Amino acid sequence: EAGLLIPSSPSSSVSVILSQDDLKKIAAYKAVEYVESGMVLGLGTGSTAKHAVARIGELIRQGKLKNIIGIPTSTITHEQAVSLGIPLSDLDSHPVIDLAIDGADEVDPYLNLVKGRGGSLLREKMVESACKKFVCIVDESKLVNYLGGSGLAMPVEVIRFCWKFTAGRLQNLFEESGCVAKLRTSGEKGEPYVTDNGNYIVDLYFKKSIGDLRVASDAILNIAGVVEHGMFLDMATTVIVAGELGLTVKSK
Ligand code: ABF
Repeated sequence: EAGLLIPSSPSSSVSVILSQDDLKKIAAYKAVEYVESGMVLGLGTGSTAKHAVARIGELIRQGKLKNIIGIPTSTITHEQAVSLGIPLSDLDSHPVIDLAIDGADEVDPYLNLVKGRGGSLLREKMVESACKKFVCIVDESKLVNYLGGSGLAMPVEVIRFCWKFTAGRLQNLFEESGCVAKLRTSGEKGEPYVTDNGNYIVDLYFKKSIGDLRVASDAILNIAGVVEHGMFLDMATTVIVAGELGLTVKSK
């Protein structure tokens, strides 16, 4: 991860080298400042969110946060939270969440997100759509002019049954945007990646903008075989961006 040279404070002439992971941690710690005792918290997934979960665990251990209930967005976050002693529950028991903190893969100027390159988009979307507040935490490499604009994957979770057929329909849907749909694989043998929910992920790559995001979202969800997609439209209430020039907090 490339080092970034940033001022240690706005008035300081002394600079420190921060890695991308440092930036993720700075954004995560800032987000945890929004957490209050007694909250039901959505616990995100990924290398940025894991810093927030670790910080919440630390504050609970220090007695600075009390009566927290965490709702994990993946099995891996569930395991991390258990190891930190964070009390956990689920959406069935707590259908309203006070605050969720989670990362993203892309953030557009309107705070729409692409999520799911980490594979947990379905549970993340279930948890984050049940939140009063959703604070998204990213380093500045995640900022894009439009969703899909990074040239990296926009993930779609699909059922395994005839996934090639579903991938083909997805690719055809965005033919004008130069879409290529690829099954996500993992491991040395290139086995299909399987989500926490037992499904596959088809990653969509675009050469051009997909246009109206709501239209695109509805069209994807209208394909039988699609479970959910990784566009999180109008869901983040705040995005915290850690970058070369410090922290930026963008709110709706
Ligand atoms: C989760 O983790 C995902 O929705 C997103 O795919 C990913 C971001 O990962 P990282 O914080 O490791 O860049 O938030």
